[in-house]
Amino acid sequence: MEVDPEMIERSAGWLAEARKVVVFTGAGVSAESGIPTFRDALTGLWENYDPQQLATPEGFLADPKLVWEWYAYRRKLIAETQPNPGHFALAELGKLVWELTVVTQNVDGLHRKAGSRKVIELHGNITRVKCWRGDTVVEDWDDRSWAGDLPPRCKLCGDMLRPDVVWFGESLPEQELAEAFRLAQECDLMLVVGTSGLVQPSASLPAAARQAGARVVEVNREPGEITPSAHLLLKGKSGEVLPVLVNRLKRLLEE
Ligand code: BV8
Repeated sequence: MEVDPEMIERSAGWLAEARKVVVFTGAGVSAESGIPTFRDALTGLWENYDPQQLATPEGFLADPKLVWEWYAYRRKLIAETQPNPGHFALAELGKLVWELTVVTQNVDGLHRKAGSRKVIELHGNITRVKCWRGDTVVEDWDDRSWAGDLPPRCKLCGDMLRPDVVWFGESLPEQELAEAFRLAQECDLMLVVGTSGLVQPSASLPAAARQAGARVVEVNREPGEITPSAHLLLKGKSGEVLPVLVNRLKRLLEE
């Protein structure tokens, strides 16, 4: 897959001029790490379930054990994966530009694992677990801790534990969301990587950046909901496009 060299040249030139950069990512940046994107996480034994049913408070209350086991399955998948060249290129980019923040919809923690320092997780993190009632995050839990049934129980109040992710119908963490929109409106350039742009309110960040005068460059295998807000679309797999883009920037900065 060859990305148009002219598009790489223009994007690298814009990155070289930018002081404040936001990288906004979705499930596509982790696809080459072997993590199924949100919608295709329902393969095999999960194919008869609707993610909108499982990733909701109602779905959890209707069948806490089923939802807990779906997340345990995804947590296990993620524990066996590593960041891919796309994640590493973004960590490298963070060292090349004046100020860079990764704002991610992903719950897999791979940006931090790849070395990105400033990461905002808008939808939480699947490796963290919290109490259903008290909202307190618990560090350790044992899956069969309480009368041998799932989900495990909170040691403080005895209520069910749940994944520390944002479900459909739940509000995003206020501080993180406000910071993400502030950065989008202040940045010179937003790089949008691997998101379908279907999930709100996160998907409004690129349009907010564009309206505030930022340059917007999208990296995706195909055009989508975000593309109308982007000045450029680098069409391809992020694990292949991002290393080419960052290497070109490095050469520009050495000139
Ligand atoms: C909210 C964590 C206020 C969980 C996720 C009715 C009732 C209630 C709410 C709504 C409603 N109607 C609409 C809404 C809003 C709703 C929403 O947006 N629904 C959509 C589906 C219509 N949003 C919410 O509910 C949010 N909260 O609005 O609160 C509120 C409160 C109460 C009542 C009303 C409103 C909460 C949204 C957060 C949901 N949680 N994740 C978990 O992971 O289990 S979202 C989940 O889906 C993921 O985290 C991810 O963010 C999202 C999927 O989006 P993408 O990341 O873009 O991934 P996707 O698979 O879609 O696309 C992959 C892309 O990558 C594609 O473009 C593909 O081409 C590309 N790609 C693939 N491979 C590659 C690649 N690109 C490059 N390289 C590759 N190799």
